[in-house]
Amino acid sequence: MIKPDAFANGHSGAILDKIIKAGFKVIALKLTSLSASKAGEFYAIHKERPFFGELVAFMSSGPIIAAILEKDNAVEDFRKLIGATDPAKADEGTIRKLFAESLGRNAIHGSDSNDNAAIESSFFFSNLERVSI
Ligand code: 3AN
Repeated sequence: MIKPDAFANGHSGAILDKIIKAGFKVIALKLTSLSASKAGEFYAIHKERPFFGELVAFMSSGPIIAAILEKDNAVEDFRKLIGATDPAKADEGTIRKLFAESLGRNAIHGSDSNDNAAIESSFFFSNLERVSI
């Protein structure tokens, strides 16, 4: 998911370009926005964390781009491509190093496991919205 900071700063095209050039196949793609309630649902796993309120407010503050991506070893390779959660700690050339503003406004989300990727894909997309070839 391209987050509201990266969308608002005009980085969506450059980010999608990096993702595609890194070998990910786009299976589904959507420009949308999350209500606070939907953002809270997406990040429910963090609801006890002190930054949850800030995270929900930010994620519902503007448009986001959701995508389903396919690749061998996708979860690990995507997390390498996006870099550390805190852009100050992200490696050179990673999406967060290049485009993120801060730990809270960090440009992009990537699923942390295959199981969560399936759950998060279904959060945004029906089967009709996914390419099948
Ligand atoms: P990642 O997105 O790298 O998997 P998580 O799952 O630890 O990182 O955190 C989920 C999201 O919560 C992050 N993308 C970030 O936007 C936000 N976040 C994490 N830690 C903080 C924090 N200390 N303060 C504000 N936001 C945070």
